[in-house]
Amino acid sequence: MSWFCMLLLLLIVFLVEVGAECGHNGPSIRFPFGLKHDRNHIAYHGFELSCNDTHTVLELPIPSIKFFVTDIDYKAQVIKVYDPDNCLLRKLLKIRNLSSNSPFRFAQDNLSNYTLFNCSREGEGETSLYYQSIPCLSGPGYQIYVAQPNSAIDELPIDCTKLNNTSLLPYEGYDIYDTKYDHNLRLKWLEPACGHCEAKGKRCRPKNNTTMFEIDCFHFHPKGEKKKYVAVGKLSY
Ligand SMILES: *[C@@H]1O[C@H](CO)[C@@H](O)[C@H](O)[C@H]1NC(C)=O
Ligand SMILES: *[C@@H]1O[C@H](CO)[C@@H](O)[C@H](O)[C@H]1NC(C)=O
Ligand SMILES: *[C@@H]1O[C@H](CO)[C@@H](O)[C@H](O)[C@H]1NC(C)=O
Ligand SMILES: *[C@@H]1O[C@H](CO)[C@@H](O)[C@H](O)[C@H]1NC(C)=O
Ligand SMILES: *[C@@H]1O[C@H](CO)[C@@H](O)[C@H](O)[C@H]1NC(C)=O
Ligand SMILES: *[C@@H]1O[C@H](CO)[C@@H](O)[C@H](O)[C@H]1NC(C)=O
Ligand SMILES: *[C@@H]1O[C@H](CO)[C@@H](O)[C@H](O)[C@H]1NC(C)=O
Ligand SMILES: *[C@@H]1O[C@H](CO)[C@@H](O)[C@H](O)[C@H]1NC(C)=O
Ligand SMILES: CC(=O)N[C@H]1CO[C@H](CO)[C@@H](O)[C@@H]1O
Repeated sequence: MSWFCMLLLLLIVFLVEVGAECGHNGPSIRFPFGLKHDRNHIAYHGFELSCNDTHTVLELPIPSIKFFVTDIDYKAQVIKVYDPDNCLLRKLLKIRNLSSNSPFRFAQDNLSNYTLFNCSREGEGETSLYYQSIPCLSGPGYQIYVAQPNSAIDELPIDCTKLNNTSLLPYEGYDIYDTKYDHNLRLKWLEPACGHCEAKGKRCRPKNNTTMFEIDCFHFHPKGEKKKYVAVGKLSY
């Protein structure tokens, strides 16, 4: 094998194994995730990420909703996101059916029907076990509250009307949709199932780079020239 071929293969191995990231502290981006417009890090369908400055962006399609990614747990197959606009609930309300057009599900299995109420401005900022005001959904003269599943209107502070809107959202306790919990949205994916592979310290890649239906679990050697040569041997058969 010529030195040129050797170098080329080393470069390929390097790109496959190293993955990408947005900024120095961003989560490592590797299969099934990939970067839009980056042919070296091709994503599984629905797993395209992009960089906004140093932030890693996950975009859910139809309607387009953008989250910033804080962490990707490749073993648990969970991605942790938050809303850069600090109004997580507004984004969640737009998602009619997460599973119909995205590979992601709420990581939390216990979903509940949350209800929104539109209340007069008095009693502003009041919260209780049953309801939580959502300042980012409220406007001049009115305050939007999110109420616990099955809450009755008479549990709310004052003068409220129930909005014709219930949403199946992860049940995480009454105050989860306060903005200070915005870092808490966790989404999981089931396919491609690379978690078992990652748990063994290996890495996942598509068997066939045109279809990506099948995945291949391969040995991953994080550091060391010598070990990289082992990987080269594997790739070049
Ligand atoms: C980057 O994110 C910020 C904050 O959400 C947003 O205002 C801006 O438009 C984004 N830039 C691009 C190019 O998407
Ligand atoms: C959501 O979409 C999935 C896939 O299209 C479908 O199987 C499921 O029934 C839908 N759920 C609801 C509540 O519409
Ligand atoms: C699931 O959510 C309901 C509220 O809808 C709550 O009463 C119940 O305790 C939750 N279950 C678990 C296991 O968290
Ligand atoms: C949520 O509400 C919808 C429509 O009212 C109902 O069909 C569904 O069973 C409810 N789901 C839960 C978990 O309460
Ligand atoms: C809430 O009620 C106020 C006054 O009745 C109204 O102006 C406002 O549009 C309502 N907001 C929503 C989101 O329904
Ligand atoms: C509530 O929404 C449903 C469908 O989204 C609609 O069929 C129904 O007429 C609405 N009810 C009211 C009171 O607006
Ligand atoms: C990749 O998939 C395409 C389309 O299914 C098929 O034609 C091709 O033979 C596959 N290549 C390999 C190497 O399996
Ligand atoms: C992957 O794609 C490259 C370039 O498109 C092609 O040369 C190679 O044969 C493909 N490999 C497989 C396993 O399909
Ligand atoms: C009656 C009502 O408030 N409907 C709203 C339900 O939620 C969707 C998505 O946020 C809004 O577009 C509707 O206006």
